[in-house]
Amino acid sequence: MSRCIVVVPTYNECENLPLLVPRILAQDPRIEVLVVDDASPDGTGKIADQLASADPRVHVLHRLEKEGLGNAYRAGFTRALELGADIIVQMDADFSHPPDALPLLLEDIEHFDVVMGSRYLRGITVVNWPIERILISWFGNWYVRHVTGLPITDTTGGFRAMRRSVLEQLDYQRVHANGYAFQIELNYRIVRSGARIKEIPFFFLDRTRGTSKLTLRIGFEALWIAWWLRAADWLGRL
Ligand SMILES: Nc1nc2c(ncn2[C@@H]2O[C@H](COP(=O)(O)OP(=O)(O)O)[C@@H](O)[C@H]2O)c(=O)[nH]1
Ligand SMILES: [Mg+2]
Repeated sequence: MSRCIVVVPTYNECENLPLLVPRILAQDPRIEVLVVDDASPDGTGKIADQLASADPRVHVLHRLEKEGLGNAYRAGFTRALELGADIIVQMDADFSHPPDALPLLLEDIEHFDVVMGSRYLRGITVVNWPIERILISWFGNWYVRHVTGLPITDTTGGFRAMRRSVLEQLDYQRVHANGYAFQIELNYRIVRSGARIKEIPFFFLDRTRGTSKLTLRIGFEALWIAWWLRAADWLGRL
């Protein structure tokens, strides 16, 4: 691995970001961070700028309005590729994806094209989520796996490392979905591309600062995207 850029989408993460960025950078000197902020009203974008001016390993992409996780990642991937990343990592800003797990992802990416963190590979490794949220997530995963046939355990997961070549081949701009469904569709396209994939277990922690941006609409998008993917693939429209 030569250069790894961790893409962190943020919307109102002013409490998390100043703690998260140093923790990420401390994992390995080859790691850089790209914050993709959608004009957070709480000033997260300004904090990101301060972090960037203090350290050349921090980059910021400002977007004009809140356009959802999928849009933030699409733009973030493009910028990370422009910056010359060899490895691109996706990570939430709320510490749900533990920075300490980064070295494990980076170790395995030497031998695989994509390394996916999974909450459901070794039982259920989700910590301090309310039981109803674990149930929704677990059954949601079961449903998506059965509808799409995806051979991975965490279909809605968004903690992964990818080689540059995977994103270049994937045409990720064509990923339609925006919320959780973005992760499902990206996973689907990754599997379909024939990439060599490894899943590794990690402990997903519920956020302790800031608030979730999950909405019912995002949940429903995930339900229908599974059928859409199946149909579009069958029709050769993917
Ligand atoms: N740039 C950007 N980031 C977002 C948006 N929606 C969510 N995020 C970020 O995406 C990550 C996951 O969102 P989160 O609210 O934690 O979702 P949850 O973990 O499912 O509750 C966090 O880092 C959020 O700040 C958005 O519209 N734009
Ligand atoms: Mg979260």
